[in-house]
Amino acid sequence: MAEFFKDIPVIKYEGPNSTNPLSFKYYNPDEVVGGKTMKEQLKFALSWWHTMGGDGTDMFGVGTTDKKWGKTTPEEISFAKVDAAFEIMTKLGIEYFCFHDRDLSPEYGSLAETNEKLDRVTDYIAEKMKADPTKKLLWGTAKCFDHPRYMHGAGTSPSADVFAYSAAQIKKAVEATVKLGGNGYVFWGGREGYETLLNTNMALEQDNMARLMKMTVDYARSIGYKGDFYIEPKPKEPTKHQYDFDTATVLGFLRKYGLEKDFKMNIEANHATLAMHTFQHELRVARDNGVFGSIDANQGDMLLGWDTDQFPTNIYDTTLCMYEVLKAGGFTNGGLNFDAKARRGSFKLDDIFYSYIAGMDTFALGLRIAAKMIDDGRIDKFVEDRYSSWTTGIGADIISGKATLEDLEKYALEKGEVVDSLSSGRQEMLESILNNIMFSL
Ligand code: XLS
Ligand code: NI
Ligand code: NI
Repeated sequence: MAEFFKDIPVIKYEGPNSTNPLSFKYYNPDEVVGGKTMKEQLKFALSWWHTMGGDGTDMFGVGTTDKKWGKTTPEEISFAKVDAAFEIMTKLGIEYFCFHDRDLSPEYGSLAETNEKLDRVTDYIAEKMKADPTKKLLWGTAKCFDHPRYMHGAGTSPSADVFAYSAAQIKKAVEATVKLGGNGYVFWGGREGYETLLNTNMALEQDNMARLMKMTVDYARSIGYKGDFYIEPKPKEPTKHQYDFDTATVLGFLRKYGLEKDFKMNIEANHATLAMHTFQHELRVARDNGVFGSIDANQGDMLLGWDTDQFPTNIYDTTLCMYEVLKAGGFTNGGLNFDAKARRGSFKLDDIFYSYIAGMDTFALGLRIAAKMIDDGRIDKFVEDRYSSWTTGIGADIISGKATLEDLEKYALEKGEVVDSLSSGRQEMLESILNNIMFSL
């Protein structure tokens, strides 16, 4: 089999003092950080769409990188992508991957033919996974947003025929996920949203989306799928109003339709930014509500209002992300998928390696600092002390349910002014403690 990257060696950990750009400075897969190896803590995954297929095309111009992998027909390209992906993963030491059905194998003349061609590619992946059992599927999903039939949505389309078609496509994508041993299946909104209420029955569209999810869960469980389902919140793009705006909105949706037992969140960093939240906020909402699942790791550009999907290089963000992951007890079925692409101007194929090294090292550094934050304890202790009034006296009575509104009135009348019960939030001091922890690694 052809080697696609002859000049790229297996990337090794060389430590922070190395100046070799083809080495890890912070990611040392077998080193134990926070009670597990870095490899287990981070569970990095390659995204098929950006990495194997994304060629730099944008609305102003054609692709800048040739991602045909030396082949011409769609079938050949699909198979070559598998070989190239496995080579990239092996050289980077990445054990997981994730896919959209149509990025593994495109659409052909009919759904039956499309399914059959997809089967051949997933058979080939299964063979390669058998030969190298370190390679695992993090999650699968269906691309129910690019074909014109999905212009008004898939599960939320006004057309019942389109709904049925998307259901058929999702059934097959779930089968592919199960066949490859995946423990995650993602629903990202795609075009599930609307542009104007002048033409939209929002209530019916949301009921239908829930129906599709319920059918998918029932079917997947019936064929033995034990993994998690994820919703990946995103506030806008491509539609103006995406139904899965952010984690809090999705939680309301899941609870309304009784889907909260099967679904968790796939939190994407750049989607959090688009919803005007921090990445950490989205992760905290998920953790606090028991729906922390998996992570799409990228970063946006604060000056641009769209999903730029950049490889993460911001250490503050990865630190606070890994702090939430550690506090959530680490990943179970989920992992950290690089839903990220090299910039259009980074057009050489080997930029794939530089990009992943940058992202993996940034997360490794984030993990190291987050583990230190927890060991250091100053920040956690500050928060604990700040809420200490809830552990005894009136606070404890409120929490236990013992105190009534009348009791609280009596308490307040007796107590008088309570402004002195407050202490400073000390934000600047805490930010400076974080800097101190960061730079005393
Ligand atoms: C798009 C999404 C998409 C999902 C998978 O913004 O991030 O790539 O991760 O459908
Ligand atoms: Ni994503
Ligand atoms: Ni995205």
